[in-house]
Amino acid sequence: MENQEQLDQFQAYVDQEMKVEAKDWMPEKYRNTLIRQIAQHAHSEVVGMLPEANWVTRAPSLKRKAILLAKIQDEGGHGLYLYSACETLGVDRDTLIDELHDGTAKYSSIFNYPTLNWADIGAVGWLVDGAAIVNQVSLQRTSYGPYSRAMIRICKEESFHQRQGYVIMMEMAKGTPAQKAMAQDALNRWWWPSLMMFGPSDKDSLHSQQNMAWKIKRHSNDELRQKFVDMTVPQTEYLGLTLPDPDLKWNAERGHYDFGEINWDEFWQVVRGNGKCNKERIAARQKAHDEGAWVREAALAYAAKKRNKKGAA
Ligand code: FAQ
Repeated sequence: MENQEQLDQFQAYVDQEMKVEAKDWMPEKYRNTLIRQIAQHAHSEVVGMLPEANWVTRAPSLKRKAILLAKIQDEGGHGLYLYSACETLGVDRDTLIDELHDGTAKYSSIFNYPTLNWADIGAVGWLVDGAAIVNQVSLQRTSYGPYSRAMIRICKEESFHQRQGYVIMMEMAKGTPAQKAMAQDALNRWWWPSLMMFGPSDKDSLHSQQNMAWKIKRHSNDELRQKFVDMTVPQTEYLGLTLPDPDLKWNAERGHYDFGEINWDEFWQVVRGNGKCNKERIAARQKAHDEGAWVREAALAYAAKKRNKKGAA
């Protein structure tokens, strides 16, 4: 049983900006919260490969195809670092993956939207990876050591991802009128879902208060969302495109952009499994898992053979 003294000591430890490591004592709620968040994050990376994979065979040039493939492979790698970080908390990967497949675990709402054309690949890199970076830069300072170190590495790769998306948008926005219209259409469809990635508003966020106290989260959902808006407005202006928000305007008093109300009903619908692609995404992950069973079995058999040989020697 945890007592108040242990909880107070733990709080004092994180208050000194000390990292919590896998073998350190931690409150059960801290452990479970981390398992939930890191697993959701890992699932997002892996499910997030699917909308982009849709365009690998239809990339407009060999160069674009190679860049997109490298980016998607990176996302798979991020999933692996994060599953490993999660396992340090005492949960095994099979359980985490089963929970993704049976709907117990969440993954980011953003990956339940379809990628309809090539401009969407630009918008995903620019906005989705851009939003992911804002969140993840802040998580580099999270109190749990293995998560924090995974984030440092992931952020380096994410900036390449964001850049490749922005370059696609630049080429399209400065291209023919038809290309510019495609870029604008992609921006119109991806803008609001990208803002939803930061989670519910602070007043409706279940976990923020405790997680900020434990320094798992370093900034609130609304603070990070505002940062993303402020950063993206000038990038949009440079592209010569328009953000689909009539309420967007600079507020000199606050020193930030004001922006319109997010459709929270749509957000919760998607989070609860009723988005455009939720069923398709889980079916694709389940199929990949089933078809990969022989690889896992072969790897285990090989490891057992090596162990036996070593034992015999
Ligand atoms: N989607 O109390 P809060 C990427 C859930 S980046 C779905 O505010 P919390 C890179 C939340 O889980 C994307 N569910 O929760 C990439 C909770 O439900 P629960 C992944 C959401 O945890 C790019 C409930 O709502 N990044 O993949 C969402 O304190 C391109 C109440 O919310 C991360 O996961 C949502 N958007 O704050 C890959 C970052 N928002 O669990 C491929 C790490 C909230 O109680 C291609 N995670 N919910 O049933 C975090 O920073 C936090 O978990 C938040 C949510 C900020 C997402």
